[in-house]
Amino acid sequence: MMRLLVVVAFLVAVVIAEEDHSADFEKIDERLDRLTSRLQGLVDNIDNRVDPERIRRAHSLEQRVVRLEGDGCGDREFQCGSDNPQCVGALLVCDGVKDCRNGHDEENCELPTASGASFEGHVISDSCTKRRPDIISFDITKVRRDNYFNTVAFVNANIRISYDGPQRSGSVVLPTTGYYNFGQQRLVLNPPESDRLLLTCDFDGYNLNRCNGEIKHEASLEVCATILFTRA
Ligand SMILES: [Ca+2]
Repeated sequence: MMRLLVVVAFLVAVVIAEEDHSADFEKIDERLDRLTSRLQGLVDNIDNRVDPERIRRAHSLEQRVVRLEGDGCGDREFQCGSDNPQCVGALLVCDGVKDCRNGHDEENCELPTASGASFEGHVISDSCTKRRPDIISFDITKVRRDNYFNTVAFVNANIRISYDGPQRSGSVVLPTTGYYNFGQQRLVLNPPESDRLLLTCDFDGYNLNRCNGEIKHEASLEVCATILFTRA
């Protein structure tokens, strides 16, 4: 009888928890809809002005919402623009030839991870790194671009990890290589250690000072940690 009561109590708790979460989802969904429509109004208004910084910030916000909602293009494609939707191959971005009808694939081609750039990341979730740090940073030490394949910039980087655990604390610098893909607006840093965990960081194409980082298992690309990076 006691066990039955415990099971019933557990099921009730699960149902309540699920109800709570679905209410949360609905609230977030409504907020996102309202924000999207406000943002579209803001972008429409700002496009009529000439302040480039405001235009950049508005498009940065717009791009982050588009990323949340999905832009209708594949992972290896680039969305030319929500006002003039068109998917082109990611490798056609920033190659010097206009492939989008609106030419957006050849705009915003500044490299956010130039040599000397440093980013500091605050760990949001982590179920995979062996040191479980609160802060992960990376410094770009070298950049190489090829004339024949200029939609990608190859980088050398140092990943810096500071950890403070109950058993041990310290910091470590892990040198690695990687690349920035202009079409995906993504930095990829190859696994620096034998655990084969790689680091990616997605920019929004407008704001060069922040990117959404993920640590993934190299073989499966399963995400096991998320980190918000901002320029140091
Ligand atoms: Ca192009």
